[in-house]
Amino acid sequence: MGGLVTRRGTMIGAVASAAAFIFAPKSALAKDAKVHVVRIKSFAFQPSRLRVRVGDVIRWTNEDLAPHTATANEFGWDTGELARGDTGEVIVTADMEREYFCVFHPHMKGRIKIL
Ligand SMILES: [Cu+2]
Repeated sequence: MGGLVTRRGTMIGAVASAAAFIFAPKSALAKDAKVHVVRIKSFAFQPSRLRVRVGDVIRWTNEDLAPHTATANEFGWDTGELARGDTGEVIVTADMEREYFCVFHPHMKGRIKIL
């Protein structure tokens, strides 16, 4: 932990869900994969803690007027800037960083637990 990131997590970015699945690697799309929805609201990730499995999708939606991101602490993955109403998705990989924040509001923090 804390070292340089040598591999990027699978990052989809702020694109429509349909497009996300077109570009997602097939191996990561298990049939029983779940989509975990995180609302970004009132300058907080809701929920701020997730329990996920490899192959699941985490989907952040910004409900604030202010732009936000969900960005891994060591920048291994990133939704990119999400304006109000935008959605960003990341596919869970075994080696992805577990802790993330918003680059515009670093007090906004989230944590991912991979089961
Ligand atoms: Cu923010």
